[in-house]
Amino acid sequence: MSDIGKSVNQFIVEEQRSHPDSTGDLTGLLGDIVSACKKISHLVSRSNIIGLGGYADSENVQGETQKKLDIITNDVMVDHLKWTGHLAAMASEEIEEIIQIPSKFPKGKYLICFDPLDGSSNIDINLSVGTIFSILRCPNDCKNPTLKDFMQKGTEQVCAGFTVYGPATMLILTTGNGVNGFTLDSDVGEFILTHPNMRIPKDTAEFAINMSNQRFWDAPVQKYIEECLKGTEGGREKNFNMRWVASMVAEVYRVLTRGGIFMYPIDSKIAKQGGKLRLMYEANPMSFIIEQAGGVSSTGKGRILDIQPESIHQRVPVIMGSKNEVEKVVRYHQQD
Ligand code: P6P
Repeated sequence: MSDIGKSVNQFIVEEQRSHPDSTGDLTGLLGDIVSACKKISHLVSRSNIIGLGGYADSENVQGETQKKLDIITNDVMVDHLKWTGHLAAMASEEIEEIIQIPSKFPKGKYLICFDPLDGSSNIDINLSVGTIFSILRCPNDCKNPTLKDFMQKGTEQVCAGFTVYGPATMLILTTGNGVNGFTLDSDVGEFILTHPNMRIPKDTAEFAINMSNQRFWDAPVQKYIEECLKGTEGGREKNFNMRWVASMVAEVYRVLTRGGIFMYPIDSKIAKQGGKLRLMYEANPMSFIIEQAGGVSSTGKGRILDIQPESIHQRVPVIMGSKNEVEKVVRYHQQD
C-alpha cells in the first residue's frame, strides 16, 4: 500500500520504529521543527498584510541587512525548540554565537544548525523562500556545549531537511534512509506525504548559476558553463536550459523533482570568504539530501560532506545535483 497521504508525524514515528534503539527524541524534535515551519509558513504568506515585509534596521553576522522576517523567523525557530529538552544547543545563520538552551529548560542530545529564512531577499518580490536545518548528535555529555561540539563533518548529520514556502509549502526530509517530500495541507494544518522516495535523474540539461559572476569564475567552471551555453554546437548531447531563483531551497527542490545542476562556485570576488553559501546550515544539509536522492555534491575539488568545519558561519563553494553533470565539473577541476 502506498505511503502517499501519510502525515509527516506518522511517517516519522514509523521511521523511528525501524531503529529499535531509538528513544523518540529525534521524533519529538522533528515534530517541534515541523510546528515552527508551519508558523513560519503562515507569517511568510501574510507578511504583506501584517506589515512584516521590508528591512529591519540591523545587520546579521554575515553583514547582510536583515529583513524583518529574518529576525522574526529566527525567533520562531528558537522559541519552538529551546524548551523541548531535545537539544543541547543551536546555531543560526542570523546569530553570531551558538545559542545556549536557557538553564530553566532541560538539555537534550542533539545539536541543530538552521537558516530560518533562506533566500529572504525574495520576500518583497514574492518568490519562494524556505527554512533549512541540519541535526547532529552532541558529542560527550554536552552539559556545556561549545562551538567545538558543532564542528562535525556533514557525514555526521542525523537528519537534514528544508521547507519551500512557495505556491505550496513543502517539507523535504532525510534521516539517512532516502528523501521524502511532504505538502502542507493548510485546511488541516498537516504536512502530507506527496513525494515518497525522491530520486534525482543522473543526467540533466538544466543548469542553475548566477551568470552575473561569470567573469570571476575559475577556469573549470568557465569551461563547463561555456559548453552548456553552446549545447549541441559545443559538443554537448543536448541544448541546455538555465534557471536562477536566488533561493537555494527553490533550486534544490527543482533539482529533486526534475534533475539539474545547482552551482555557487568560488569566484575571485568571494575567494577570501571561501565561497557564498554557508557550510553548516546550507551546503551540508542540502548535500545530505542530494546524496540521499542519488545526486552528487562537491566543492569542485572534494565532497562537501567530508569537509572538516572550522567555524559555524564558514562558507564553501557548492556544485550539486545530477550525478553525471556534477562529476563532469569535478573532472574539469582535476584537469585544471
Ligand atoms: P545571489 C540566498 O541569499 C542565498 O544564500 C541562496 O539561497 C541563494 O542560492 C544565493 O544566496 C543567491 O545568491 O548572489 O544570486 O544573490
